[in-house]
Amino acid sequence: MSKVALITGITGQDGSYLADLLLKRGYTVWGMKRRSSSFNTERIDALFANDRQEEDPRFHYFYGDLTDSNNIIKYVQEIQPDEIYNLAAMSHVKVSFDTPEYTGNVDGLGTLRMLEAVRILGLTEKTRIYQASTSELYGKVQEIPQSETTPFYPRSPYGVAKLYAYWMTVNYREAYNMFACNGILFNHESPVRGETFVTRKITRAIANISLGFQSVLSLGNLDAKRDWGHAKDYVEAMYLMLQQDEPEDFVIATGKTTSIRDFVRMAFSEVGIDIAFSGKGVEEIGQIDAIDRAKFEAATGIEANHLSIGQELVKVDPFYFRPTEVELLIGDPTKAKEKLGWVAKHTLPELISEMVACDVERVRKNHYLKTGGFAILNNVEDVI
Ligand code: NAP
Ligand code: G4F
Repeated sequence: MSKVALITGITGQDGSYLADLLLKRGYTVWGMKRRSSSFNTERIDALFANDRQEEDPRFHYFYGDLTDSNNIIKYVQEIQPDEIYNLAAMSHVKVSFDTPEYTGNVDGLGTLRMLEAVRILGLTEKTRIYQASTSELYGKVQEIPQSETTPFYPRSPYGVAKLYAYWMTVNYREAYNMFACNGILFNHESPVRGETFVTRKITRAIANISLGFQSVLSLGNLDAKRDWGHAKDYVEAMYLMLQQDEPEDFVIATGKTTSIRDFVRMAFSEVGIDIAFSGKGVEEIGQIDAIDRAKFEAATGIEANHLSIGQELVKVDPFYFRPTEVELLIGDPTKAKEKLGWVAKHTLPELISEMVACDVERVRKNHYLKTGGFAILNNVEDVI
């Protein structure tokens, strides 16, 4: 009998990678999908398409929402999952300042609703739960690097909501003997990362600027530092946590940290552009310092005629500042290595290279679909 997994947040970055991983391991996978006025299954469409070829499809979804207890109870009862991966969340830290109550409802109470569904339905012995906890719990960090024993100090409505979910997960484990784990995951990215998170915003902008569809990349705090890994590696850790003999919480991180400014530099260098930063605070700008024209052409398929030394490509816009910021995150993944045998396989340069290449390809494809050819891109003045 194949194991049955229920994934909330199936249409998100992690949900799509995890569904792929579990299907490859022989699971039947059920995903909770929100109703949307436009298509929101782009990240998982390929999984459906493949599965339809098979006689016994193992990939299913149902409409649901973490704010709807009845919906959750109904489907947990029907599906009788062996494993639940609770990945659904209002996951954008800055947006959580605009929607604090909603964020609390989904990210905090939503987790409680899932734990309660399992308890009420008498599934505490059968169903294992993974809760998507976060390095945002550390916020104003109390220790460097951050480990499973570092005290929390969240700095956003998102972080505070996730703190509630973290402790509910611990409490249900202790109170009802449930197999419930927190994965305290540090930032993880991929070519399907949401477009408004900083890494993807940067790699998309580089593709658009390179191909002549955008003139400047506007960012907020360039000094913040993050411990960035690849989502593909991180969903493997989620799976491993639920295969252990005992439920425990784990930090999942690379152990390295990089500033937003350095990420920008590294990502532009993928298309042969060296960026030099000058100025301070909101006056800081990033200009082209050098162009490796052969590298640019190899990466983009066009000549760099529309770019010149000294051109301003990066600026700071205070709109992207947060009322309270998390300045530094760097995780200590020792426990995950020792107990799960997990280590990050992808390096940051590899991740950046993959993200930039995918975004360049995407922009080229979209442009091709619209115009039927690339010729126009060599005359970029027309399309900027
Ligand atoms: P994501 O791409 O933003 O995906 C979030 C998912 O949650 C989407 O499928 C979204 O649906 C769904 N969702 C949002 N509100 C919902 C609701 N009320 N009911 C049901 N579904 C809802 O996030 P991610 O990067 O994959 O992250 C997955 C989880 O890990 C999140 O809980 C996040 O907070 C946490 N986390 C992420 C990171 C990271 O660096 N990526 C690090 C630590 C923790 P739509 O597609 O319809 O919007
Ligand atoms: O990419 P971000 O929006 O990710 P953030 O806030 O670290 O949150 C992500 O990682 C968490 C794990 O630590 C997850 F729990 C959470 O769900 C999410 O996936 O911002 C990263 C940093 C911040 O310091 C931000 O201020 O980049 C800085 N930043 C600078 N300019 C920007 C921008 N962030 C965004 N989104 N957009 C900017 O223009």
